[in-house]
Amino acid sequence: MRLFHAWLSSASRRVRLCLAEKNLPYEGIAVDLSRQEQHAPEFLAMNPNGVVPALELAPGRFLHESSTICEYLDDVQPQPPLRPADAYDRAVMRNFVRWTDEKSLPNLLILNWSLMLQPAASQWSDAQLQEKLGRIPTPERREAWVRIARKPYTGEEKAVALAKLLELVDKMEAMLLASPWLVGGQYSLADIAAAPFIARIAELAPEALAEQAHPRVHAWWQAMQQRPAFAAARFQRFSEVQQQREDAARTG
Ligand SMILES: N[C@@H](CCC(=O)N[C@@H](CS)C(=O)NCC(=O)O)C(=O)O
Repeated sequence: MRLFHAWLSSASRRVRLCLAEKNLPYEGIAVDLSRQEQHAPEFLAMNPNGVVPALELAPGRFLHESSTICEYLDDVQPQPPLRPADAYDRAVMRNFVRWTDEKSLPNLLILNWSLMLQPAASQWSDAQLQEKLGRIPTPERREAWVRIARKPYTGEEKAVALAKLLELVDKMEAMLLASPWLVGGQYSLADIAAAPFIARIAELAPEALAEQAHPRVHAWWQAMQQRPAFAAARFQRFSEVQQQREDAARTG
């Protein structure tokens, strides 16, 4: 298998974590989002939405959507199981994953893109921007790139995005009442789905994960970081990546 992913992308991190939990070998191919490699025709042939990740199962056979990819991996490699055995719990798990896709990801994108993609995008000429927009397959992402290139999100918009992202922590605190893992009393794709968002919250608003603020999420995050798969999935801190980029730019 080949995974086309981006190191800092939450959806990519989710699939890397799932692959690591399953101990499945794969070749990782990094896609440079700042250079719009995800909008190139070869990439769109793998994922028509023009976003990472995309998983190549065999030549010409691709899967997209991180949640779908994770369920596929659990089907083809059932050990260790990453979905609850009970049908109701599985449905609850799917609704939680969907909730993070719909509520957490759009808000995290506002914060991440402002940091990582805006510096390059703001330098494009109008002609370059038009050319790039023409290759983006979905209107929502065209709009997001216009915002990043020309109408940067305001401090107020970013504060609102962070507040909405933090709703995940309250939701998880309530879900963790009965068990140390989110759904069905066992580690599952729900925990894997949440991990990339909590990793970013640990950087953006660490106080939200303090023991006094959310004791159960605090314990969940400690347990998550201790899993061997978590290290294998390589969630590098954004600040480290930024520092590396600055160092590379300085040394030419
Ligand atoms: N629902 C998708 C979301 C994928 C997604 O939004 N990927 C972002 C990075 S986390 C991306 O590739 N953005 C690039 C772009 O929009 O141009 C999934 O879970 O796979």
